[in-house]
Amino acid sequence: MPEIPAEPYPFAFSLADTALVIIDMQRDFVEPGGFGETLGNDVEQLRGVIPPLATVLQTAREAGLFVIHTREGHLPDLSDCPPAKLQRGNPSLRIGDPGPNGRILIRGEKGHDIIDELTPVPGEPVIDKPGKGAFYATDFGAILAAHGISKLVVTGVTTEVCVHTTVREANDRGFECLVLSDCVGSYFADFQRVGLDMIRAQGGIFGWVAPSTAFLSALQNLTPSPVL
Ligand code: C5J
Repeated sequence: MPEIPAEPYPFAFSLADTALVIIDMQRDFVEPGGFGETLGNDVEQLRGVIPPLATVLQTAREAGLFVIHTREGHLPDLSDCPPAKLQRGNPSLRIGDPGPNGRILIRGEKGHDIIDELTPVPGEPVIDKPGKGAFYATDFGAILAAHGISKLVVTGVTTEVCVHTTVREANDRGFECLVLSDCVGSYFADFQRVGLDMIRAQGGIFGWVAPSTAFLSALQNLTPSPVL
């Protein structure tokens, strides 16, 4: 089985059992005027993730790896948004308020959608999730099961929130997770560093961490299985 050099030790994977997961690469998090910025964050902190992630996505598609995207957001009537989430903090705009890219974090709005650089193609499921974790109140787990997936290569934003929550949920469900260090991003440099440390610490308590170059090299050495 091919291996990716990773910390705390090599990550073994195959095309058949592994999915590339791209978490919440939405305008609302990485472009001005969205949810991330209304919370007081500098979206430029996340934009460095886009070029390496676009390369990973393209290479994964060429290799025939299963790709799945997620989006955090809510129904237009906010019936799936807990009041605690809606009312927390002191943002300049709340979830559901009109912003420059439509209503903040609402499904169907421009700001809620995935950025142009990473637009999903047909065959790549897009999971709409009301929470931080991809498994909560979605069919993410059922789709992975239907495709025989047991290993996740995790990318997207933000490292310490939706990436961490999804990796933790995945661990409790028996998945092995490799997080690509330059393809996940945080608004906070300290959270990025510590968030990655927390995954690979204690012998890989939540999983493995590697740079995207290690994953790309491993993928490029594989050839897709013939379709029977
Ligand atoms: C946040 C996310 N940070 N996708 N969402 O609220 O990480």
